[in-house]
Amino acid sequence: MQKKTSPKTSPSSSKDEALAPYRKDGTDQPLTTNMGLKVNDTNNSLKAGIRGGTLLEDFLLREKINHFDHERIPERIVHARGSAAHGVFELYEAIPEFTKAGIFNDTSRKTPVFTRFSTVAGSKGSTDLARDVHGFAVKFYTEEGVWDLVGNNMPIFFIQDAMKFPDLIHSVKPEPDREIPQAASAHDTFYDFVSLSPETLHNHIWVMSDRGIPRSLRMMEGFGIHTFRLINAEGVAHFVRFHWKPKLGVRSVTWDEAVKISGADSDFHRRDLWDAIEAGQYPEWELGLQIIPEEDEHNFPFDLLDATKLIPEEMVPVKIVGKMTLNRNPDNFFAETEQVAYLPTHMVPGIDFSNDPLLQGRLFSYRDTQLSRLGSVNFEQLPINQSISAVHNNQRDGHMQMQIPKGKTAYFPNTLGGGCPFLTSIADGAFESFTERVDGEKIRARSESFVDYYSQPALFYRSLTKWEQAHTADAYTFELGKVNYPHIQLRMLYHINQIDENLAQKVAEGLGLEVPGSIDEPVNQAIGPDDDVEKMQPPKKEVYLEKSPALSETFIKTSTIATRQIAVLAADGFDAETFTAMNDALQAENAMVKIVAPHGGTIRCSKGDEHKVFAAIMTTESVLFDAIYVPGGQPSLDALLKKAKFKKFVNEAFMHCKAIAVDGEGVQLLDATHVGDHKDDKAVFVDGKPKEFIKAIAQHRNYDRMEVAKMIPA
Ligand code: HDE
Repeated sequence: MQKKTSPKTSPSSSKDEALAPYRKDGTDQPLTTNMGLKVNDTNNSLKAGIRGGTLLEDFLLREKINHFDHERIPERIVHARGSAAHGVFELYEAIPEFTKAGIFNDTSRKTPVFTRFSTVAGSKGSTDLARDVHGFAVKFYTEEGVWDLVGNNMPIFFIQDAMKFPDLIHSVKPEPDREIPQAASAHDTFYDFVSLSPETLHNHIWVMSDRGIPRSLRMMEGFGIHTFRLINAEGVAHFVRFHWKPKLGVRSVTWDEAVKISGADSDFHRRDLWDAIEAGQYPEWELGLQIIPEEDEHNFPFDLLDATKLIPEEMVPVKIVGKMTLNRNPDNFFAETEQVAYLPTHMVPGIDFSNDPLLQGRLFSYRDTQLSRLGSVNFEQLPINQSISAVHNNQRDGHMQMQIPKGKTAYFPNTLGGGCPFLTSIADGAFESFTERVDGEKIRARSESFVDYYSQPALFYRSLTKWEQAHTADAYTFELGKVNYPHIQLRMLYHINQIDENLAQKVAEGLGLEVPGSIDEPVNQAIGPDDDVEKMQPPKKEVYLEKSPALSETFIKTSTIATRQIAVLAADGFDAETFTAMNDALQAENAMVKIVAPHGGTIRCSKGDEHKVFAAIMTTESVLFDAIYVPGGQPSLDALLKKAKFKKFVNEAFMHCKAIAVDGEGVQLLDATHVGDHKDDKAVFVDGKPKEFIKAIAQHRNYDRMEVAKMIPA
């Protein structure tokens, strides 16, 4: 058999180019059937007489309706609701000492990516604003093959072993008898499960915090969660955890806003991502690595293989190595966002798995699930899923085979095909699994090193700011308030009390219950009937780090207001001069300035110029904006004061601790609202003050106002 070597071909570096032959554009083209037959009528079926029955012969009707009948595919079993965009990953500095992966060694590469964000529990059409974990899945089309980093916006997961995943998901999905509630965890079955599975408590407290309700998909962190391995050219491995740090910082909405946005614009996140990219405001995330030498594996007060534990950044710093920019919206939602298939097994040389038992289970699930979702083993041939590096093997046939493999041989080894496709040596770039020494008894059990359920939720809670803590307590109270069984509420209170006594006290007050000192049921269902129950009971929390500032949303500092939505409340006759000054200042910072007026169409300023109205007050809501500006001009104010919804708009923004600025007569609107009594608030600006206003918007909210805001009935 002839020995071949790897050709030094340079695969297309652009996924965009690779997708080009698949794009279809009907502009200036005749309408045809699927067979290219030109059509002169697509409105009427073929009938026996003008008022007669439709003929079976009508193949045009049958082709059109038959295709329509089968347009839908099953939605993802989890992460069904999602939005995605194309982009590029660029490396800042090569790290050959840690990995031989091409993507981490060549700073001249612009690796194409396709990134999909999602919520977990809801259906495809559910609201973006559900309180939930958010998926953060990145497909890197690298020159060595596709690498998928399929992560979430929280650094830990609910469970430790893949075996529990169906139970977790069945408990959070709508209850099976009544299919209620949609895209919500606040119900009996979820809390029955969570309260019996204390390993879930860490991820759960993250969901209860503001991280569960992001302001924008562009303002979330991302995490690979599991410990992976990086392997260098010498075969030396380091453990690694992957982090995505958003340039726009981490920002959230309040729960009251989330509830209202769900009604006002349930596509809020999808629209926000799309609009930002269309406006050329490309979201960026830096990729960071927490790298741990193999020999340090056991030097932590938790197990690196336990996906319910994060590695505090104060223990292992995050090394920033590159940047992802999302710069192009998909051409077609179904073909790209819906059909994209992320698999943690899409791996490249230089990166490898660890024995994390959650990750190990995922290695099976993702390929398997594509069969029911996309319907064929050939799903990797779909344009969005194709690798940009050449694909040749002996896999053949199957539903919807799109390729025409040439030649006589579809087996290996062969001589009739010249030994092709041929094997590549490791030195020439073939994938090699890390040669880990494995020695142990076959056992179905959980490692004792995984049995610590309270230390990290407690660390998380301690690390939050006062306002983050308050929101978290409110979220627990809301969610548990929706639970109809007191024994489940009490079990939850018992666990929350182990995390933080003050938190438990607040939640108990809200529920009208007492925090229980003990509970009767076993609270560690990670164990089976044959396990040592005593040994595996959750121990008390440990404090190995007082606080981890990186866990608070305030950790990533940013001063930008780019893409922030500013509502300008105005009507005919608004003052041109002050408006122009404020508008120019906001536009210079790339904020999105939008006029909200008593009616749609246009309004005229004091100079007589026409200005386009973004939305009539009746068609929009305060919760869709980040800040409010009211220019002066008596005729404008007279009109605004006649419509009560403008007052509601301002009251709500104040209640949500947002920045508000007014000029001249604009103050009359403040005086007609609850803000009138709080004009000394540090994020309320009478007489414009564009610079200060911009600073306050960049701060996102003025939470010093929280206690006052609570009293506003908006
Ligand atoms: Fe997933 N997960 N998952 N998951 N997951 C899926 O695969 C699964 C887990 C994550 O935008 C499914 O193609 C199991 C952790 C994201 O298309 C499915 C287990 C993390 C997405 C599946 C987990 C994730 C999925 C459904 C426990 C964060 C959406 C559709 C062992 C690290 C990707 C699909 C997209 C999707 C299974 C746990 C993230 C059923 C069995 C941990 C972001 O295969």
